[in-house]
Amino acid sequence: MNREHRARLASQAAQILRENDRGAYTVPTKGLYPFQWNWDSCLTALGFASFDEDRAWREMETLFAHQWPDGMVPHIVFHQEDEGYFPGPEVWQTERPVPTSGITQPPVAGFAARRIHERSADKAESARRAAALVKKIDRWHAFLYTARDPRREGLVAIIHPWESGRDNAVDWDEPFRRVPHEGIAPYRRRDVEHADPAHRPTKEQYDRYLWLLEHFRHHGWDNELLHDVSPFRVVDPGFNAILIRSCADLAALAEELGMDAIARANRARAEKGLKALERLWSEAHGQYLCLDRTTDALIDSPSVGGLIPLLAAIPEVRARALGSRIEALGARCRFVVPSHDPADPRFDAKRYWRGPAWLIVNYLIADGLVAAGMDRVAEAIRASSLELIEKGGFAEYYDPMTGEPCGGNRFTWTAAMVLEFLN
Ligand code: 9YW
Repeated sequence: MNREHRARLASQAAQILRENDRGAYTVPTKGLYPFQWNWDSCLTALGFASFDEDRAWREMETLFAHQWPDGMVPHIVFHQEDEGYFPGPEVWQTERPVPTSGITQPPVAGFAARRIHERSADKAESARRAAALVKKIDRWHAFLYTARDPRREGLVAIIHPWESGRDNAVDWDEPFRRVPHEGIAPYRRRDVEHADPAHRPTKEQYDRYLWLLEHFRHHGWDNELLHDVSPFRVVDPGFNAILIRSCADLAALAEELGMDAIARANRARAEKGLKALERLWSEAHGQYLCLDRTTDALIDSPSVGGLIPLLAAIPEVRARALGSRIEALGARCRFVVPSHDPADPRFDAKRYWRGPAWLIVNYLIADGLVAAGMDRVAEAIRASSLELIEKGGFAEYYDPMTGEPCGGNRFTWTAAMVLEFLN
């Protein structure tokens, strides 16, 4: 790709960020997702940082302005009313000053904040804004390692599939059998009005998403209770690896800013998490797997969640094995990285997180591969990602077999990742 060509792609990507900019936060895409989403925002901030540092910090500051008193950072902030999304604030009823959802999302904030600060041109201003965020991110990490790890194992559980960011991954099929799907209030889905229903989670899955939501609401969104009362408690290697990396990055950033206690606490969290992650390794699959905390058994589902640990400082032998695994997946599809192994009969090329490739995941994995010295595999992911954009535009996600763009279009975090890949 020549210089001119790269410049054109970068300007198209920046244009999408501007289009979806609502002033102090961005929406993932018009129509389908009209509010602020947690990990979308942090990854989008990275995209903004390449052309507007102030706006990058503001994106994260807005998200953290809605942190809960217990330290949780919600997965959606409902800044304004919009009928186009379900479940909206009237369903969550979390009673926050500005309505939010009641669950969280993968904690990429520590990772993003360090990266934005590292690249900042105005170091003094960046240090000031970073320091305020560091305290809040630290409280979020502390929340996760208490509320979601009550036995202090070093691994946090998610209590709802939406918390993983990978809504309908095959990973949740088995633990979902224990979640009832009857007796919930009648509802009308909106996602299927914006996107092809054949590409979305099923009705039965939605019923269970809603059952969990109503169950948590019934418990007053009290995070001291929710982990133990949830029939769904899963340790996701992707979520944990992102948290471990964010702890390590937050430690480095805090150290640079002279915030020593925060640096120490987060370094210790990362070290403990890395050791505990070993429990999720599957020799048979050559990758990490989810662990069902209600049964203490690994879940037999070779998904991309088990490749995301490349982002954390896992042992070299594990990183090498994951590199080979990605190469093997690459031989099974035209575009990498599929969110589920195409060799598994449950793979579904267009159904959201059950097969399609996502640029944000590609970015996180490629970052880890470079750190582990596997530049060739990382480069293949980067090339595949940019080819998907060229062929199909800035879609929410892509069919890894054909490259067909799926879901919402002119998607914010996809555009942000393109800016990152071009950086
Ligand atoms: C939902 C916004 C979100 C992402 C999630 C993705 C999807 C649907 O869209 O969630 O209703 O929240 O699975 O990772 O943050 O882009």
